Amino acid sequence: MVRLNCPKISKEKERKKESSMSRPFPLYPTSINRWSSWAISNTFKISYTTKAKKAMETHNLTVKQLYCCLLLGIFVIISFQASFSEAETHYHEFVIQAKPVRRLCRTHNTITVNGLFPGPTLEVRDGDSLVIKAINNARYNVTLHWHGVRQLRNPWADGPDRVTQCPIRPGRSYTYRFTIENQEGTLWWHAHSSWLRATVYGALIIHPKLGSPYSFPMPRREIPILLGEWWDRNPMDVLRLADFTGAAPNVSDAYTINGQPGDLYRCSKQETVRFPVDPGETILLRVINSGLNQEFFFAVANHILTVVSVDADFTKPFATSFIMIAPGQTTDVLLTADQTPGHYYMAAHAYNSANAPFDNTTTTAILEYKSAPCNANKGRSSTPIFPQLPGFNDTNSAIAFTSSLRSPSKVNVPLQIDENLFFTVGLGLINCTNPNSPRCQGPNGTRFAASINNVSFVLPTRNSLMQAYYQGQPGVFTTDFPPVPPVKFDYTGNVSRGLWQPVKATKLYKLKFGAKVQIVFQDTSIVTVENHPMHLHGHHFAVVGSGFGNFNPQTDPAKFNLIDPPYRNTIGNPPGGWVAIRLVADNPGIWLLHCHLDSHLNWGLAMAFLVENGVGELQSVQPPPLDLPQC
Ligand SMILES: [Cu+2]
Repeated sequence: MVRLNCPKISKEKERKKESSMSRPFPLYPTSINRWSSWAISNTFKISYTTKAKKAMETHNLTVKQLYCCLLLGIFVIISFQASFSEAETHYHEFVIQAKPVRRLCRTHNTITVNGLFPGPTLEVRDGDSLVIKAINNARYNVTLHWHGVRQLRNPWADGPDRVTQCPIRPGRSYTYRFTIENQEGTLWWHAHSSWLRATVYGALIIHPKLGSPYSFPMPRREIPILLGEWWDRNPMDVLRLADFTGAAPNVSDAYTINGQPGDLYRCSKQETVRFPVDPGETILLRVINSGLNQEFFFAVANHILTVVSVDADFTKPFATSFIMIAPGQTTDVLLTADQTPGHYYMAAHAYNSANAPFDNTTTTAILEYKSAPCNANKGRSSTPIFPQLPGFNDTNSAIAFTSSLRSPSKVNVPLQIDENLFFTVGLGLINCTNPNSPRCQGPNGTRFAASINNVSFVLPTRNSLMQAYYQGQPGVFTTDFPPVPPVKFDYTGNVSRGLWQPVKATKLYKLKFGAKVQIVFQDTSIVTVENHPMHLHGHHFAVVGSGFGNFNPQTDPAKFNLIDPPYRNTIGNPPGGWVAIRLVADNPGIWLLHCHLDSHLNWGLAMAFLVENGVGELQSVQPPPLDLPQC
């Protein structure tokens, strides 16, 4: 094909663009060399797969041993082919370290993994295991969380600080070991300590087992799209200031796509991410909201998106002109480059559901047809076409998108419920004895808080919850988390001031192994109504219903979708409304449930489930690894 690229784009830049895209995961590696070069290029020479390691060893054989080599060669070929059906173990080293990163005209000493921002993409198959040595060379405590990975019987690898582990101290390391079991699609990983995940995050892509199909025609080209938030200062200082004043933390200064703000921000245009496409080709966008505190609308100008998967669970394909994605969620969409060859913006801006300040800027990247014509204008490419995004507070569009999601076919939703939980989720205010104190700069001399069923979750300091539980250490938590709010009130109406102040505590809720659980998340109008993206660790769940106003236990369950509801790991309630989920508590251990807006998590919008062991080893928590950090 004749390429009409603009003369200003040099060969060097072309290469850079190509390398910014994910190369196709080898479905059937044709040679050992290809496999090992894939492993090395994708893991920055410090990680390797067991197969690549085997391959490198075989390269050391000498000619003298020709006969031996022949036999061995045959053996290697046979074992290599046999291993097609085998799972692999992927070894990685994640060095958490500060690295100068320049954005918005200023350089910040940014906490990264291996000096990369965003961090490295992990690419595995269902059934594979990961061994990731996290080395903390930063000046903060850190933990890593593999968002959405079920971690069956293995809470030790889950990562939330003081929940399943004590933090990795500066200078120390911890090796996360886990296996992907019956999951495929897009997940991601991020720091789960303080606000480090603002810059410590990356994609985790799970392909089906070799020989297993995708539920949709899988395109050759796939691109992870990590939506993020950038502060023009150290995010840890933003949090520290908010913790001191009790006021809301500053909103971000920019949004980013794969770490770059894009054309609409100062000092950013040169680095805007560009995705070249061949006219007519279909690509898979793996969209991840790795933003700290903001739901996004995302769209690509003139292009229809076909949703095929959310949170690593396939969906019934449906076409849409935009998606709404909350922090913690992932959405896989197919895009066919069927428009006039040209340049098209992909863009994301806030879906702001609260009555609160927010970052109203817009991040962009460019979908660039390889055959796009150039303007005669000094060799510059034509100005990209801009997409139509729903308005910042367009809740109707947000809800219409989320409620269009369905599982591909009938699913096994629990029909008989053992645990019927009703959780109010929302903000609160802590009254101060001295409202003029510099520590009480929230509304009317208060401090912000947030809660579930009026309990504002406090992380333990002496030990992690899971370690305390496993060791039988008393006094770290109690198991009396209330299944319903302590007081019934008109949750989304005009709430009396006497109900605005939550109680701080470390309360867990016990579940028997295998319990069938329903949770209704009911938003409150305390301070403001808002979409709270609730994320449950160690499980995925069916989203069976949602609505505005107060949940009605008499009439609303009749409207539940118990046939083909979507499965997710993170779901938000409509602002001033409720959302209902169902799950089976089939994973023993302690699992955090929390709002994935980190400002709300910090204020206590969290609780944890203690799923008890069942019968025998296969229903019990594994012993902890020897290198598990101690508090
Ligand atoms: Cu929230």
